[in-house]
Amino acid sequence: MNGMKTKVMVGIIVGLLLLTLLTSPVTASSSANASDTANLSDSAVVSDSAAAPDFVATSDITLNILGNANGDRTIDMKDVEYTESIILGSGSQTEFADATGDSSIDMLDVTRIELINLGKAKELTLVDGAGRQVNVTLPVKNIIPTDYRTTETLLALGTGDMIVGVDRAFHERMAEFGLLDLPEVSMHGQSVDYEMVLTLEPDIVLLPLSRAENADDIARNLPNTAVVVMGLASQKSIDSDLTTMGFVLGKEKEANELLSWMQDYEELVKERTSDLTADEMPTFYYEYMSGSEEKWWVITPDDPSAGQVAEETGGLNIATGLAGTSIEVDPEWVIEKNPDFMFADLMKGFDSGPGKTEEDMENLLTEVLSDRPGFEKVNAVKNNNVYLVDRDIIGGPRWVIGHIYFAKSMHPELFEDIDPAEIHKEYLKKFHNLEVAGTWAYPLPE
Ligand SMILES: [Ca+2]
Ligand SMILES: [Ca+2]
Repeated sequence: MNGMKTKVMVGIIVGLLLLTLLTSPVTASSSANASDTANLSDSAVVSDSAAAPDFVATSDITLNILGNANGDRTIDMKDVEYTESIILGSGSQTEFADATGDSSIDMLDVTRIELINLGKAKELTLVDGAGRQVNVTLPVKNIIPTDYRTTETLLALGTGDMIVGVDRAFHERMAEFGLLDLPEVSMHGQSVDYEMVLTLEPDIVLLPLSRAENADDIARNLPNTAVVVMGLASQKSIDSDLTTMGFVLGKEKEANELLSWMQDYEELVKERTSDLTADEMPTFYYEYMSGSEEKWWVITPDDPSAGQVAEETGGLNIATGLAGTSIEVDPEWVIEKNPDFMFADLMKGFDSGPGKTEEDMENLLTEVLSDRPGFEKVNAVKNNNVYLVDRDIIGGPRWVIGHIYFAKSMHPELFEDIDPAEIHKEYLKKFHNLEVAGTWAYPLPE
């Protein structure tokens, strides 16, 4: 290669690096949006080069690990080829091409990618849900998820023997999944018991997206531990973060299985509702009750978890266009909007789900609708189109069950052959080998 060409190439690479730095999310100012921006990484790999070989990132699922040069769902020989093309000048710089993280694309990156592909790499660098680069020593043996929905998702990958600690909420709210003898090291990623975590010697501690801003602080207190923020609980981020964790934990096959299970049902809803015109879509109001407060909040489509679960289910959220992810509701506003359907998200988690019968849920529905003057005039109430949804089928991999439930409630004629309760049983059996009696949604649409 002559000097001139090298200079031009170096110039191009430096330019692209600067561009990447300017356009990529470096810090997470808002925890709710942290994963969204991180997952928009494919926008950083737009290439003008016609010669870019074999560059396919058609899906929006990305493995967020350095060395995934072509931005798809895994690290393999295609990434070696792509990185070589960057070095030769025909391929454009991409977000994860710099496998060694030294701001230069060269043969060291190719070697590193080859080692990762052969399963011989001693460490990986992942980009977490807060946009932080975190080194992980391989192979990973012990992990601590500090948020119960993250724990559920990881259990679905068959990592039960890797988990050495959980959060208190996992024992309180998800006892059906076991791990009852494991120590509690946190509460939903808050007030982490550093001393106990260090005693358990985990390779990785996982924090939920809500703790993105505290991740660096927590990491400082946990030397020799990879502290990563992962959006494994939220519809918006679960696909890429699941792909990334599956790779890191040596559970790629299991992660892909869970992903296709989710995608098949997501696709089914899309296929059956995509021909609906706006006129054929009822309006809906989606609410949840916050913590110990006895106040209802409306969930907007901007909520990366619940709000997204309700989107593209053949209805129109009356909170569309409102600023924020959830807003305290003035009952008058709901009455005026007069939604055709009403969904109540039982976020408190103890009134529905495992062990609850349809009768329990019927009583709960009466309670939810009591003491709401004026609601008797709302279409949803008048026509008995008020539905209860347990948060467990909204967060984590079970979000597709909630998604189907929304769609079937509003369009029973399109989903006659689909029973969300059966799909729930299928999930528990297939991914957790569990049979759990309970009622997670009520009423079941006919
Ligand atoms: Ca790749
Ligand atoms: Ca490098």
